[in-house]
Amino acid sequence: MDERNRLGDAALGKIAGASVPAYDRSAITEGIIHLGVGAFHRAHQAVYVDDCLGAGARDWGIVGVSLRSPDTRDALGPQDGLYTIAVRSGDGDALRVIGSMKSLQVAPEDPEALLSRMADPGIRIVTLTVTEKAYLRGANGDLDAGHADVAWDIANPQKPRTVFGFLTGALARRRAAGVAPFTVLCCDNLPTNGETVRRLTQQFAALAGGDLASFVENHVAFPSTMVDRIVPATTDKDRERVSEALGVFDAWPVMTEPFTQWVVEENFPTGRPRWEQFGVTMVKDVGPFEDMKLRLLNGAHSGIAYLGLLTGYPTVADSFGDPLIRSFVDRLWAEAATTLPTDAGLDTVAYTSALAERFSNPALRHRTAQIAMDGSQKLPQRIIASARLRLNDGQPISNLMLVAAAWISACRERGRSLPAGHFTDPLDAKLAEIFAVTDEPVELVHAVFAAAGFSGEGGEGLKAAAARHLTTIFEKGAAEAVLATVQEGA
Ligand code: CS2
Repeated sequence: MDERNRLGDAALGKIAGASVPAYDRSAITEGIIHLGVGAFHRAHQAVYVDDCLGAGARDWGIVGVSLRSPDTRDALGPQDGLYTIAVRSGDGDALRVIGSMKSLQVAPEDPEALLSRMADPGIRIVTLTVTEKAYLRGANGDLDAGHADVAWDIANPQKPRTVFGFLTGALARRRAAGVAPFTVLCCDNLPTNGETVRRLTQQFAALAGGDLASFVENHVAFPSTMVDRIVPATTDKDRERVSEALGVFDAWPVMTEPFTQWVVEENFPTGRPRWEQFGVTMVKDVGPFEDMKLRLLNGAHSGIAYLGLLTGYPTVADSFGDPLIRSFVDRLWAEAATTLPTDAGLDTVAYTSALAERFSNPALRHRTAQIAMDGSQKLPQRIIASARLRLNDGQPISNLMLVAAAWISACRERGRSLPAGHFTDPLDAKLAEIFAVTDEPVELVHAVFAAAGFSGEGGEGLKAAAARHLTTIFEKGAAEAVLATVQEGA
């Protein structure tokens, strides 16, 4: 494919292999700034917004912002922000060109440009998918005040690097100008994500001094939300295939599954697109949906990923297709499901059977290494929370804790049976120190849990179960550990 024959507004008329925006993009103004314009956002929120624009909304275009790398802007900038989503199933790929991304910015290139855009009254919502680690939580869950980027932002408020530096800087400007604050919508997989980001933002504002912390507390809305769509990383082959089908080059299409879900707390004082017309569930309390998704979908994903890596499976469908791992996941679900509220109308049986179908989608090729990233940031809400709740009720936690043991083992296998940089974790430096001094399972679990903040209340029970599994993994291998766990109480 000739890369000069590029996707863009001027090319839309000649695209036959995909649906394209039917609205006049030049009439759209920007109302949302999205921080963290990765593949997930482009396959999820940007599609819902595209639906709204297609139905006549005019002032909810998206400014896509990268907080670190220029890659997305470099790919989509020359395409007028257009890109393709490929919805993959057994029936092949359904292609759709998305038009909701009106412009792109790279924060570190010009922090002032982003701050002033965020202060613009036309912007009424700031949404975020920056991954768990960008919230800079310390092991106790509070803002890591000692983090170098936090210190930088406090010292350089005009040139921030963190999400909190940008949010508070822009909110302060809006307040000074008499402009209503934007709504902050965190779309990352954190528990009570709105409340969590509010708390961290207030902690940052308190560190920075002044009275912005109380303004954030009293005047800024942080609705919680549950987001769900599986989005494997795009490969060069995907890029080629999609470009061939379009007849023009798309530098960065996004691969995804047919399923998509978005549950959002209704709390948007400065307005919002009419998302509910396009399948978004607006609710008063997102908590039960969030917990169900984090503990059943994401918890199982992490288990499938680490056990898959240890037993040689490159993708979720391969790992989940192993009958032993499959029965382990069923047991994991049975454990986690008891921690969910029973009075919120959740149907965990239907939910997990839909998950089983999604995880089995062979067309997705969702890599286990992709999910393995950042386990220290993910396991608390995916696995440890359920284990703690069950332990408090005196219930077994064996399946849950096998995931924690598999995480430790997979981290340690990097540079051994797994490629050194197969996945990364913000705790890597600390993990390397621990792995250098001991390979004794009990000591390993104690040291890693302390470093990751998994200990705390009920910690001894969690550690004992994880150490037992880690011993089996070391002595007999991960497949035997899964077998032993599945046979417990059978
Ligand atoms: C995955 C999630 O990479 C991961 O950790 O578990 O990205 C998962 O695919 C999404 O949350 C699905 O909505």
